Amino acid sequence: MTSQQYPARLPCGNRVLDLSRTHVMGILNVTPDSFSDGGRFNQQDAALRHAEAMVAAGATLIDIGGESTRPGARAVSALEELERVAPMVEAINRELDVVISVDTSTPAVIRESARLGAGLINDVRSLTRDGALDAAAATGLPVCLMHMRGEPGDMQNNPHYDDVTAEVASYLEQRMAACAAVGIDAGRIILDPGFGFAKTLAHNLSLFKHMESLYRLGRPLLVGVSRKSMIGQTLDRPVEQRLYGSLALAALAMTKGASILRVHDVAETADIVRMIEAVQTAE
Ligand code: 8Y7
Repeated sequence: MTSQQYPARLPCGNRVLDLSRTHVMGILNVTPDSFSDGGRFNQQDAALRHAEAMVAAGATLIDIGGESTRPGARAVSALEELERVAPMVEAINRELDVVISVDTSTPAVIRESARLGAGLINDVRSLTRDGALDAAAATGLPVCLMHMRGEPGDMQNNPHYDDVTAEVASYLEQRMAACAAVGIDAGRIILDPGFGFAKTLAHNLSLFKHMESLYRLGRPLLVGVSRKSMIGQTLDRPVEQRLYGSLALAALAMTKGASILRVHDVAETADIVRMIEAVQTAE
């Protein structure tokens, strides 16, 4: 275990995350292509039941995303994104005891989600969109800053790094400075290496191996590798056969000190977290 340089208590809106523990963040997609069985109520109800199942399985955060970040995904308008995300934030806040993370880069979604009970802003673009820094600052919520280059549509076009870990660290440091400039205190920031975003397999593996060096920035880490292509490429497995690879990386990320594991398979990941914690807290 790494000794932590930050307070264990992270206020997330009306809830608190204990950063002395490892947390499982369950992924909830509310893009129409992920629940395409027609009818807005049915889609929202299915998403709510999915969130409920993930909380019952051990998720302490739910990450709601209304804009697909998959390469080649269609751009959605701010209004469309808001119409997908806002009802889910409201419903989960009303029905479940969990920190609601909103996966968004859109200022209007940041503001409205915070008003409806979100506890964390998760932006794969690190608040680089016009107005996003100010919107996030105004919410008072913690922010997850993730490393990426370019946009999801073009990010895999031949990314190059001389030293991927050092360049990721330096980008995250710059984004922390941009946050500080608008009044987002370092104490509100979570950092994420951004696995699979503008990185080749070799970059992803090297960054994973050296992820501890990001602790020099003094903030907790969130790691998202669940079912990603770095697993598919290494093991030669299609997406539905990446569970064991995902669990191996979750276990490794945890022993490297990651605070939040962003995953699809909550029950399985929660088991490995509990098992590792049992060993780590033994005499
Ligand atoms: C990540 C993420 C995605 C990640 C954070 C996928 C929204 C791609 N990946 N957010 N989002 N970190 N913070 O395969 O790695 O889940 S979307």
